[in-house]
Parts: sequence; C-alpha cells; structure tokens
Amino acid sequence: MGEAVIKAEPSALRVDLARTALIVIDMQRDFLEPGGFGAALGNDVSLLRSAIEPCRRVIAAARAGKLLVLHTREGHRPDMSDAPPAKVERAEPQLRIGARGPMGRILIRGEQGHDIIPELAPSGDEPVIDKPGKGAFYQTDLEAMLRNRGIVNLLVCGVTTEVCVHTTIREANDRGFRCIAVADACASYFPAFHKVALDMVKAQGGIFGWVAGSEDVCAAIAPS
Ligand code: C5J
Repeated sequence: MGEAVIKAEPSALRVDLARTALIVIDMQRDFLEPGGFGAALGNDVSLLRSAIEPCRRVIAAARAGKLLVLHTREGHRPDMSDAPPAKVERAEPQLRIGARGPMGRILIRGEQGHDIIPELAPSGDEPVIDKPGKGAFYQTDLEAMLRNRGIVNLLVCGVTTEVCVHTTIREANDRGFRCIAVADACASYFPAFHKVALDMVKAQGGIFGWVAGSEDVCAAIAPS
C-alpha cells in the first residue's frame, strides 16, 4: 500500500495508506430523497445530490487501493428508546422522527428511508455504523473499529457538511485522528454553510484537519 501525499489545504499531507480509512457519512435516502427527514425539515434535498458522484469516485478509488471503507447511517431504534425527546420534538408531529412518511417511518432503522442510497450501497464486507447522533463516534463502536485496525487518518465524505460531517471530524480530531474532508464529496442544504464549514476545518493551520478535492484524493489513494 505504501505512502501517499494528498494535495490538500492548508498543506499537503503525507499518509500511510495502510493506516488510512474512508468514512462515508449518512448518504441515506432520508437525507437525499424527497419524503425523508431532510425534506421534513423543509430542506431542498436536491442540493445534496452534487456529492453523490464524487463520493462514488472516492469509494471506488478507496476500494481499488484496498483502504478500509466505512459507512454511517443516522437513525433510531423502532421503539425510539435512543431518540432524545429534545431531538424528536423539533418538527411538526406529522413530520417528526418516527412519523410515517413515503419511505416509511422517518429516521428509523430498518425503514426504506434509513437505507444508504443505491448509488453508494456498501459492499458486503464494509462496516456500516448505525449512530443515533450527529457524530459517528457518539454511542457507537467506531473508535474501537478504527483503533483495532491501526487507522490514524480518516478521509471524510458525506452529508451534511456542517452537521454530521463536521461533528464527526471534530470528534475524530479530539481523539487524535488526522481528518481530510473531501470537499466536493460533501454537501449541505445551505451552500454557504458548506463553504464556511470547510473553511473552519482548514483555518488556523488546520485546526480540525485538512480539506482536499475528490480528484486529488483519488489520485493519491488509487493504485498507480
Ligand atoms: C442532519 C446529518 N443534518 N447527517 N444530519 O440532521 O447531517
């Protein structure tokens, strides 16, 4: 596998590919398709679709380079025992987490809306982390899975940039992982938030990590 230099901001980053993983955050129907959680909150879900093709390319490059690829899904148990009332209460009753929508119960595990979009379906051996919160480390076994495999660098794609992607990068940064946000493989319902969230990652010498484009990431991780 060897080492690779990823062209990134605020500086290029040399990584050991055997210790680098790709994590794809919440590319679920509930966020990207009409009738799900994102739409229930009043968002234009079509704004997230720009991330699909860059995600697909980065996943393909990571698979070709034999990197560990992980996927996350935000959602709750059918009995909603893991859904904090403060989170559930934030929408109209008919549009809340657990309410029935066109893709099944909103943001509930096992429902159609909870699935990862078919374009980015995990392959058989790729771990899928079900998380009740925004950050992928909160109440999951992600950290153990990464540490047990010796992972120290994380390429991060997915949605939405300023919510679950950013929270996960902050959690990972505090745990000592080097995070590289793949800019065009992330998206937000608010383009201005997408930009400023990435600016925040790379500001102050990379206070939360690095930001790179999908082409540069693919060029670095795909086998030559
Ligand atoms: C949100 C997420 N935006 N995956 N979740 O509620 O970013």
